[in-house]
Amino acid sequence: MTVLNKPASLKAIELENKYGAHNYHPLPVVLNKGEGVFVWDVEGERYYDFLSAYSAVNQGHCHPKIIDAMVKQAQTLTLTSRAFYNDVLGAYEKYATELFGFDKLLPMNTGAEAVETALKIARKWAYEVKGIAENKAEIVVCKNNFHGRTTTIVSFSNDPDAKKNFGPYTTGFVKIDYNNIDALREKLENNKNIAAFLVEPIQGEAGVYVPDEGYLAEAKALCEKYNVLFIADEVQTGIARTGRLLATCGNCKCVNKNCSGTPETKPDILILGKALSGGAYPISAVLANDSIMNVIKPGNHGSTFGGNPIAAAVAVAALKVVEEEGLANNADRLGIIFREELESFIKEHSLVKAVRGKGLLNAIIINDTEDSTTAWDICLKLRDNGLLAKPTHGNIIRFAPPLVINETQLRDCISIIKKTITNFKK
Ligand code: IF1
Repeated sequence: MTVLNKPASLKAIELENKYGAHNYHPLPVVLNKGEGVFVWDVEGERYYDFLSAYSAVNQGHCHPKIIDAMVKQAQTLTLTSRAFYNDVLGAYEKYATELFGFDKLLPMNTGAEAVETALKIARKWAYEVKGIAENKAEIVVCKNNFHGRTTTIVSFSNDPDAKKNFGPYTTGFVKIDYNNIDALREKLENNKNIAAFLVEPIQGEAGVYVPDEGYLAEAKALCEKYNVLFIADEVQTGIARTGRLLATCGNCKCVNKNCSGTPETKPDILILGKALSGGAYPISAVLANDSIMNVIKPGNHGSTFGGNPIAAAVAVAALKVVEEEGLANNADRLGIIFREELESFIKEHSLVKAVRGKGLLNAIIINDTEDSTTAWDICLKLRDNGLLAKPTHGNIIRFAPPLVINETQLRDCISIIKKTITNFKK
């Protein structure tokens, strides 16, 4: 059923088209309620949410413990700015640094702000600790990266839609192929001005590209060898999405506080966002040990809302839900079922070329050209069958349900996906 037969939805869409900037092309569905793995449209139709707001709603829509924490704090003290102390920020910073195993946390609001913060810390560390000549620091990034949409971040993007006509661009970035350890080694061996290597443990927007086993560990080892900071952007892969508390937890399955583990992929700088709040509030963070974080002195960096009391209270509640409900193990177990089921299904259905992912961050690659509308058309049919998903680039459909999904619900969604693909007519 197209949205055109739904007058209430149509009205909402018309309002957005008339009064809102056209910086998105949403799937035609208008939502007005979310609970757990489900969302409802304005006509009362229920859908499985298989995007989770790009992995922000890992704990499920409107998780009661997160909402309670938000409401309680909102009725008490919402914002002090960092001009004064407040009684919740320090407790959050202690909890999060112990959980993730770092000395310090710098609180921000959006993922892009946290990425920018990490870049600034890396550059300042390069000049004041590593001893690179001022304004000569370079940061290695990967082609097909997605780290946000500020002008500096798009300066090192190769996505024309995200970059074109936003110049002049920020310099000081060197692009290499993702998942190519020789390319990284070549840069670090031959350039003494490299401050850091910024990488997504899985390239989400590029199409859920999971690197070879060992790539991240080898990258970290090279960074150590050449005194270069290893920066992991876990805005999308973090907070249990890939079956571990962090994608850079490697094979450790612990979600315990005071993590004693130092996985061979542990970053020097960790960037978090999205599900740090369970989708209830914009919260991001940069974590690092003192030898790196202490380059930041009063007046060097900040933000009006960074570390606000609501964010601090919500983040603690959201992280506790991850631990208490075992979301990492659930994502790990159900992700295996999801990929196994679809891998056997696509052997009989040529419309889908491949399935890939880790935990509950997965994608199917549609057997059509990148510029075809097939993936989009399949998502419209998925919507009609009660499941919401959206293509990333071109012919790739990302599947990322809230991590609170149970096996029965997951198998229901697998059936919907199989039925939709089977019955799809171009
Ligand atoms: C959009 C993509 C996903 C991110 C990583 C930083 C950020 C993101 C690895 C910035 C944000 C969002 C942004 C949103 C769509 C979505 C997205 F398609 F853009 F690339 F998830 F894959 N690092 N990703 O994934 O965080 O500033 O948005 O809080 O901009 O369209 P943010």
